[in-house]
Amino acid sequence: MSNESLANLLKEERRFAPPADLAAQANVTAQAYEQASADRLGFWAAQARRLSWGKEPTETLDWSDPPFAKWFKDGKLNVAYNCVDRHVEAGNGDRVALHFEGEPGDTRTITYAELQREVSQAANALTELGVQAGDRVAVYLPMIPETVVAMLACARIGAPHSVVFGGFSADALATRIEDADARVVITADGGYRKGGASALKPAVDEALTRPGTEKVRNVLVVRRTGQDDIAWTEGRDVWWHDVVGRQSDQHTPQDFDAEHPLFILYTSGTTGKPKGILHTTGGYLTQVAWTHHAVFDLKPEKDVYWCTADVGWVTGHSYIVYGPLANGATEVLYEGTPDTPHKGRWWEIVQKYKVSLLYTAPTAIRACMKWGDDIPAKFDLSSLRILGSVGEPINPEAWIWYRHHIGGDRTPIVDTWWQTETGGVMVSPLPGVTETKPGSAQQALPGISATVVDDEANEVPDGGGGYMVLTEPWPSMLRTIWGDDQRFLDTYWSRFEDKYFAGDGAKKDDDGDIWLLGRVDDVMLVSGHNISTTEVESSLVSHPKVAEAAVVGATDPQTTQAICAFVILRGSAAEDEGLVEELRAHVAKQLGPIAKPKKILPVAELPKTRSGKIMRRLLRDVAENRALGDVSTLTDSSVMDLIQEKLPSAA
Ligand code: 6R9
Repeated sequence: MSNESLANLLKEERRFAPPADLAAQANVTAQAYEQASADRLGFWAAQARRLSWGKEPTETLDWSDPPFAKWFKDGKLNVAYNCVDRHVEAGNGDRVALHFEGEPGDTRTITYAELQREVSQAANALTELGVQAGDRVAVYLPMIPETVVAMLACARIGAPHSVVFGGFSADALATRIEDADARVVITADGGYRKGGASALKPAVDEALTRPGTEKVRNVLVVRRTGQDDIAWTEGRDVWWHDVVGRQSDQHTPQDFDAEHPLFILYTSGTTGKPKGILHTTGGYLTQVAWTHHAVFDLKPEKDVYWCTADVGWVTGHSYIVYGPLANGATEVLYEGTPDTPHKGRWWEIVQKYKVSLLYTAPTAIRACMKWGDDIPAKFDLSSLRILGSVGEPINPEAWIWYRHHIGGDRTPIVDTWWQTETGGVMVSPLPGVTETKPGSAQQALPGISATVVDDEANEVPDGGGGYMVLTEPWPSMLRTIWGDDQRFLDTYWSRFEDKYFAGDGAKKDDDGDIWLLGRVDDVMLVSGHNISTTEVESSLVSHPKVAEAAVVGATDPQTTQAICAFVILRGSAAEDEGLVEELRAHVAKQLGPIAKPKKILPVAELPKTRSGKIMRRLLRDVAENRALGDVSTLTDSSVMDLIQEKLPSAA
């Protein structure tokens, strides 16, 4: 960004009050903001008591060596005990923990009592394989119950896991195994995606031929797809059903220090090697449990919760595994893609399990907008009571679509801003409290200090734009980048003194509510104005013919950068002659002539990461006629070929 603050172009006037009945029974009321602002540490100390501690902490935060935080440091607890055993001991062993739905339609129902037995067996198996507290375990699995069991088993014995997306290549897996120095890899023969079996084990075999992975002693393989041509390295590879299956289903959990490492999760960023974000035990579990309780208003005995994220994304860690299970939730776990075998698959699942709380990403919502309103209309979605969004700014029009077509105009939408690094939700409406605004994450949660600052680190006034920062430590904050404290300091703590730099652009509206405006790296500089990609994209998506848009700034001799837009049209919209002009005029009218895109290219797909984020840097490469940069974290690299094929027509 240049020195000028971020322009504030989009005005959104729609408002939605929380439903009265929800507000009357909400888990968290407006009082929580008052309590937390009067005594922030006292507030978190109280939330820590939601957990069962082997030894209760007496100190809440040690911030004597900032930014290396220690939360609840003299406390001891076991994460798996908190997520599983204590619910069984409380008499809820028969409650369903997981409703698993495989892509081919196979299902499994797993109660808390069953989960306890499976996690115990898996913990015993890892111990038999020589895994000790502190050893790292790589997890490279599809979305199946064993993935949850494997993560909890690692947590139970104090072995930090490093989950790698099942869609990542052998190279990406090898880099992560090497960086974390993992000793065991847990994988499967394969999983089901897009209507077929997709192999995983070959990528592990290939990764383990790379230098730096020699210390991996065992590969523990779940049989999911049953392909019989699977390669096997005797002595190294063992079947899950053999080794886990023969163990005792009794296992006594041991308590670990609150600051014992729980997991490493790699984020790719745009440059350099992936960063191993380190999370620890007590503070992390406190914040994910409390935020899940507060933001989703979970009533564990009644609700059915479903987070559609992949477990290889932080959203899966915090809001499929640790938060919901710590709260004793009943949840859906779905293996496959939303359009297999038909584009109504998700809504069929909501209807089947009577899902009441749904957490998904804007990318999925926009895909559904593209597929057409008639698809969700075929299903009974009346069980839904709260809808969540995470991963990117949600365009106001996608928000409205989500509320109307999925939420039947009843459900509050919680737009949750957070990061792998923050561990848990930081900025979000509270469903029983906040009057929501489409497209805004609104307020820092109770106990969280977030704001927007300018280049000189001054808080911007209401109506101003700048950088998203966090001004006080929070329980689930990253503790460091694995093996690289200096990079931790440089990346997050050096841009502004004493503040955590999130790398996102943001603005405050006239009420002081926060609007996220995309990654700072993506902000465009057009004739001396900093313009956010998010606002131009949201304007395009508000046109009835557009389902999704990605905007980039391409070098331009006249204006420094020129706005280039890639758009996906809604199902019924045709790519006729006047379309591009119509869209340019629409943006100019809504946001002003400065934001009018120079070029607009209708495309069939956009390049995305596995967590659904648009990879704008690849589109910038296209717009500037350069060779494409690193595509290894792209879900589907053929998307770029399709876009490039269309290029001549854009010139
Ligand atoms: C949880 C997660 C973090 C980045 C973050 C921001 C974007 C996530 C958002 C959002 C606007 C939201 N982001 N949620 N932007 N509104 N509700 O996504 O973690 O994969 O590490 O990504 O995602 O840019 O900085 P992660």
